[in-house]
Amino acid sequence: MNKSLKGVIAALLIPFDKNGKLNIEALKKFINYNIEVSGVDGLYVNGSTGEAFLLSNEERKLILKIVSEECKGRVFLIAQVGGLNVYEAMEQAKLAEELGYDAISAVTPFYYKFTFEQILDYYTVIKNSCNLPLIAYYIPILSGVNFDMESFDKLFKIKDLIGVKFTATDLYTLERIKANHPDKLVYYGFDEQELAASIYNIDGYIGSTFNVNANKAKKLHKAVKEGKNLEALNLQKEINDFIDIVLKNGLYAILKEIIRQHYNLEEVYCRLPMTQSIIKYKDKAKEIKDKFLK
Ligand code: MN9
Repeated sequence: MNKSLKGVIAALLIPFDKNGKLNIEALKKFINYNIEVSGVDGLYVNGSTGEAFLLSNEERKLILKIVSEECKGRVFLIAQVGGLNVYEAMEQAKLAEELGYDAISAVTPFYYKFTFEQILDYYTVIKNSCNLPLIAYYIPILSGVNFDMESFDKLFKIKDLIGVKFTATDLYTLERIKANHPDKLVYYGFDEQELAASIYNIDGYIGSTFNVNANKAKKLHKAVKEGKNLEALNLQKEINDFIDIVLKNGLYAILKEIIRQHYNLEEVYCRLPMTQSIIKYKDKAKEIKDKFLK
């Protein structure tokens, strides 16, 4: 198993039933699809794509458990434990360690306008609750929390904070992070800009579309490493033709529907207040799969 924590990592989708309850059997299939069909190097569990901020502590812990049991060491695992309840984050971090996860991650705390000092405390407390390395999750477009370069410099001083999932379009800051902190792991979080981010010698990608399209993302990364820029550009074009249509059809919903159809599972849903029903995407999912995921 690739234990480097590098590569193409899916932010795991989570299937729910009509009443918003976790569909455990479907989740096991989603995990297998990621590993066997899509070809991921690792799984990022309970992130935005996993609708984690809509779930309870108990549900998030149950998901952590099912994923590690089903994965059986085939790919590396990162547990996103962050949120507004630090005490629950610490519980999830401890559980992740017990379950054999390889790292934890935590989104910047959002909603209240926390000071940077408070954010540093948040990361320190979460880190100290277990013995796993910590990856910060930076997603200003959703969290509303923006860091300047000085903030990243301070953040990286936290012991065992080994890297950042950088989900922002500011490639200048991305380049500065990698240049000033070459020992840190940097993951890019917008699948549609993988090529641009790759140029900066980053360590991996964490994204939603890799649930179904990881192999192509891996090819793109390889092409960049080998200096085959035209090939990489063509691959990004193919990936973005796919992402365009996915974004127009309810992102998580259509990705879930693609996996559901593969195993002919019963209906799977997103969780309220996401648009719950994904039945309307049935035909589109088939069309997208036939066209882009052969
Ligand atoms: O974590 C994902 N972000 C969200 C990364 O889902 C909010 C991305 O993978 C995007 O879903 C993807 C499509 O825009 O780049």
